[in-house]
Parts: sequence; C-alpha cells; structure tokens
Amino acid sequence: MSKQTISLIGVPTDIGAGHRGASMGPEAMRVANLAAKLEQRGLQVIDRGNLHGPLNPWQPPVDGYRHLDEVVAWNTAVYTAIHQELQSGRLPIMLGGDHCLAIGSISAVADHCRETGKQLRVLWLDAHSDFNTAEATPSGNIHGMPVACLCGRGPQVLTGIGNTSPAITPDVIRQIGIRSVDYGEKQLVREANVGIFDMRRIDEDGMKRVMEQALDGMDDNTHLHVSFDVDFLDPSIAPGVGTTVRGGPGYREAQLCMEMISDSGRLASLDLVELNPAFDRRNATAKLAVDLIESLFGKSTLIR
Ligand code: Z70
Ligand code: MN
Ligand code: MN
Ligand code: MN
Repeated sequence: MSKQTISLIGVPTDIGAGHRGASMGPEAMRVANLAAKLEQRGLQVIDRGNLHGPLNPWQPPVDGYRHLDEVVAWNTAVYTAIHQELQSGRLPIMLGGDHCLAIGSISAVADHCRETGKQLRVLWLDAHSDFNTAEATPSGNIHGMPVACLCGRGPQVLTGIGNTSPAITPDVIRQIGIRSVDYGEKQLVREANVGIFDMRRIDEDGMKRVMEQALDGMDDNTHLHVSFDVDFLDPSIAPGVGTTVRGGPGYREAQLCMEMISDSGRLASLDLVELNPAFDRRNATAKLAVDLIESLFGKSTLIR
C-alpha cells in the first residue's frame, strides 16, 4: 500500500460559537506540532494553510440564527476544500474553528461517498448532540445545530450545501460522550433516532464496549469520518474550549476511544473543532489533541 497522505486544512473562525477564540485553533494545533508528529508516524502531511471567510460581526441571532450568512460562506469554502482533498485521494483533517464547520466537511464527505459507492459512518465525539433547530436553540449559535442541518433540519442555505440534501441520514451517526442536550433538542434526537452513547452509557458499559458497538457493522467499504469536538474531553484535562461540561472522558478513556478507531482501519477523514486557545493553559489542550490524534493514526502503548 502506498503512503497515506494527510492534508491539514485550517478554518480560522468562531462564527458559529458562543465564545470568541476558536478562530485561533488551527494555529494552536500547528504550534503543538501536529504535522511533525504525524510525519513521525510515517504519514505524508501537506499543510494546505487556512481557508478564508468573513470576520465575526458578533451580532445577536436573527430568526433563531446568529451569523447565518457568514456561516454559509465559511461552510461553502470548507465543502469545496474537503471535497477536493477527498477526490485527490488524501485524508483531510479539518482544523477548526467551531463545530458549525462540520456542515461543510461532512456534506463533502457524504457526497464523496455517494460518488465512490462507499458506506459512510460518522462518529461524533462531543459533550453536545448539536441537534438544535431555530425553534429549539437556547442561543442561536449554529455550532449547536450541525447534526440537525446535515440531517435536513435547518435553513435551506445550510441543508443545501453540496450536491444532495439532506447530506446524511441519522442512521449513519454514532454520538459518543454526550452529557449536555437542551430540552427541545432532546425531543429532536429521540425523534430522529440518532445513535447516542451518552456518558451514562460509558459509565455503565465502559468505553471498550461502547466503542465496539459504535464501530460495529463497518466493513472494508466503509468511509469512517470522525468529528472530534474537544469539549468531548473532561475539562480537567482539556480546559481550552469555550463550553466546558464536566463529567467527560478522562485521558485513558479518550486514548482507548482513539486506539479503537485506529484499529478499525477505516478512518478516512477528521474534524478537530472547538479548540479555543483563549481558554487554554500554555497550549495544553492543543498538545493533548495532538497526542490523541497520534493515537487515532496508530500510536499505541500496546506491548503484546
Ligand atoms: C447548546 C446550544 C454547543 C458546542 C456548545 C450548546 C452547543 N446546546 N456546542 N459547544 N460545541 O447553544 O445549542
Ligand atoms: Mn460540537
Ligand atoms: Mn460540544
Ligand atoms: Mn449535501
């Protein structure tokens, strides 16, 4: 097999978030040496630099959405960039930026899967379900809405990104680490039947059993996309996010999660989002994210 090529795509915006600062995420990941660490794993890495888009006007929501036009502009750029990398046979890592950007990246992945006859599986690692709508949202922040938008529940300007709308159906999604879901959002995820492994489930069954189930049913025709919101991690190890929610996976649990994804051999695209250096301490959360991404790409402490 030829050497896998990874492309890094920085998307420096906090346009969908409730706190400023996720726009600095891509540079923090570069400062934490992401490219060199992946190269040490024998991978070829191309840093495509950053995408460009509108500044954050920091306005209140209009009709349930904050910054909708700007979110559309950024996601359109993300769609095009990710689709291009996939078509060229590379494995894209989208360095956010806030989680609204997964609308563009996953729409591109979904279109690519349809074009190549691949089966799609999306692992959504997050404290939040991100399934809000204009009616259900308590904040108007679109980073709380990408999964709903991808499943066709949202404004046409977002659900229509890419060649097919909706981009995905809820049955391709497995959410892990969930512990903060808004009242109306809870009804919506139940109704849509999104596969959710919440923290209660991880507490009861353990990360191993949860990951076995979340990865079950994949085969060598599966394209696995991982959408990694850094607030998935417990805030005690990952303070550098806008919205911390306590009671998340600790270091060992998170490592096991990454190692089991790596072992599946199906990882084909990745989002790393919501890293917020304005809340971080000495770039510790970025360094942790790099460490976990190394595991995602095969670094292991396994002796046997
Ligand atoms: C809340 C909302 C959210 C990330 C916070 C929070 C959503 N459910 N997502 N941080 N990554 O405002 O919709
Ligand atoms: Mn999220
Ligand atoms: Mn989150
Ligand atoms: Mn689409």
